[in-house]
Amino acid sequence: MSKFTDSIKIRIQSGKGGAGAVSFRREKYVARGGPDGGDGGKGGAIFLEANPSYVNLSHLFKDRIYKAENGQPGMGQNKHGRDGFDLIIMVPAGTEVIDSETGEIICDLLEENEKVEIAKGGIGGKGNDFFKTATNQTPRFAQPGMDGESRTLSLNLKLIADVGLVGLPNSGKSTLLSKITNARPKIADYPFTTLIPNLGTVQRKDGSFYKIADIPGIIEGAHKGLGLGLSFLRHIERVKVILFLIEIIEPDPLYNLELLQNELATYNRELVKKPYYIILSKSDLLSENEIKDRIKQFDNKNILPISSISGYNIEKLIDIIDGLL
Ligand SMILES: Nc1nc2c(ncn2[C@@H]2O[C@H](COP(=O)(O)OP(=O)(O)OP(=O)(O)O)[C@@H](O)[C@H]2O)c(=O)[nH]1
Ligand SMILES: [Mg+2]
Repeated sequence: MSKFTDSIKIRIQSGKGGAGAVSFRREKYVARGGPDGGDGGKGGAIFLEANPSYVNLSHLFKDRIYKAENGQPGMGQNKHGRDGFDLIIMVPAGTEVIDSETGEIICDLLEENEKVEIAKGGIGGKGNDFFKTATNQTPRFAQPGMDGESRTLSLNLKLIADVGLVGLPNSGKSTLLSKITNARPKIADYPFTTLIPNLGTVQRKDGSFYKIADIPGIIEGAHKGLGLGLSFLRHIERVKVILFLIEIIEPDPLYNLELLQNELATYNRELVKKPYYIILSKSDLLSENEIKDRIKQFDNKNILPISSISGYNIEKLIDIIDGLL
């Protein structure tokens, strides 16, 4: 399995400004030349940029200090030091950037190619030429460069999807994703087949599209760390609609729905305020009358039996999703 990182702490340090120079002109026949110390260059800044070639944060190294270059010092003959190069750290769109020390959300990179300056480079020091005055023609001092900024950042990727699939392990989430989107996730007849979130795209007839996120299965007690826990629920924090997938052959499908909603609520109450639809999966395993009986158990209009294997009600589901979005 390829490495998948959706949360990482890194440190950053922008470049220090270069020092201003103390220097005096040396010319033939000029006994005492005036000051000619140039200014130091500005330190490099640090940017974060949302880049479409990245799908997660696994290219970054935990706790590493990412540094931008320092500014070069000023030189004689009024030569200014070169500015330090900026450092651009690439992340996938959907990455939220938090200051680890204060907990403040610095920015949320939602758009592809969005670029945010996260630490300014230190200003370069003025050379001694800058300080000459009528009363002090030969200043023997210059400014040091200003320090860059150091910060510790928590980067949290929250996938950008419109629809989230939520269900117990083995309820058929990945199968549905592969049926209606271009994604080809792993599907198997055992729980916790999906270990990392999958994203799929649905193309509409008019050419527009939307994205569906398939996340690992949730079990009762997931909020206490059972199963794969709940941390991957971050990936449905941004969705507009949640589809709860419940196997139609479950002995107690209604309890199953409550269990899922409770787990979501303990993670983040906002998740259960989102519009949702109940999808009874694997309906090919029951007769039409049995299906009707199951639906009756829920006192809920937003419910649809489907089968990803036979294709039963799949077109209807797509229309429903469209309506909800
Ligand atoms: N009969 C029937 N079987 C299905 C249907 N959809 C999925 N399955 C089967 O159910 C099993 C689990 O499917 P997955 O799509 O891997 O389930 P999942 O919800 O993604 O499971 P996790 O990733 O473990 O949470 C597989 O053996 C599928 O072939 C369906 O509509 N009808
Ligand atoms: Mg799966």
